[in-house]
Amino acid sequence: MYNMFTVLNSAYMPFGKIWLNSLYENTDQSKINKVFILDTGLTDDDISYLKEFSKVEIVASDIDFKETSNALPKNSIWLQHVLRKTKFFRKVLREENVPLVMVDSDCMFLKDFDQHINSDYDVQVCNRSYHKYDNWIASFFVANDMDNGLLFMNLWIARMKKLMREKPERGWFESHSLNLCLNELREENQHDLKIGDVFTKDIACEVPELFSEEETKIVHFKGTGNKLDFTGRINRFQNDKIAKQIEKYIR
Ligand SMILES: [Mn+2]
Repeated sequence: MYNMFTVLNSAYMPFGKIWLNSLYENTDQSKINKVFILDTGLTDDDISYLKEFSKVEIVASDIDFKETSNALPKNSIWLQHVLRKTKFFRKVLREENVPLVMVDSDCMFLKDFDQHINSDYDVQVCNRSYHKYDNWIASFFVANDMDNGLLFMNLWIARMKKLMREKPERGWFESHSLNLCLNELREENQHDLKIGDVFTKDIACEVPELFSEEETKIVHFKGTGNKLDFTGRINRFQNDKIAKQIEKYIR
């Protein structure tokens, strides 16, 4: 049994509808306790829609940006938006004391992903080692153990803040600080944390080349370098079954 967590604002509602409808339609609900949606700028209508789903709890945040879905790295509004993910994940984990699974709101669930949640590990992070830099991406992560999960989140958030001071010009901090944190933990070996990998192709597939009809449980409509719009992002996988479901979810 675990809780789910994502971050959503009004501009991202089309993605949010896909996320939530596909979670309810395509995964085993008996394993999911509650679904936490961090509100970084939802309208009253958005909240009414989301609350129709039985397990959903809206988490208030300290920001309210309804308009932007512009993922330009230099866009400071967007930056504040994405940085809330780790901070409020930690808060929900601390308050609920139940294993917590974070899945980006621009993801779609295709089938049950429970087999990848492994409570032998304190935390699980998403490996994309086919990538030429930053082997881990913050699009999916799990805290199975409460104390060590909180310890890990504290270390990650501290590393992120340090990176923002060191290299404010980067624009993106979340995944890179995750990588720095993981690498430093392995080198220093001072914390007894059991960290496991899950793989993008299974739980956050972001490129068509890695997509597998059998293995891929979640696809990630990640905004890429050429800044695809919503239509471009949801059609990335050129898959009729996915397209048909999306059509149903967003109308
Ligand atoms: Mn994403």
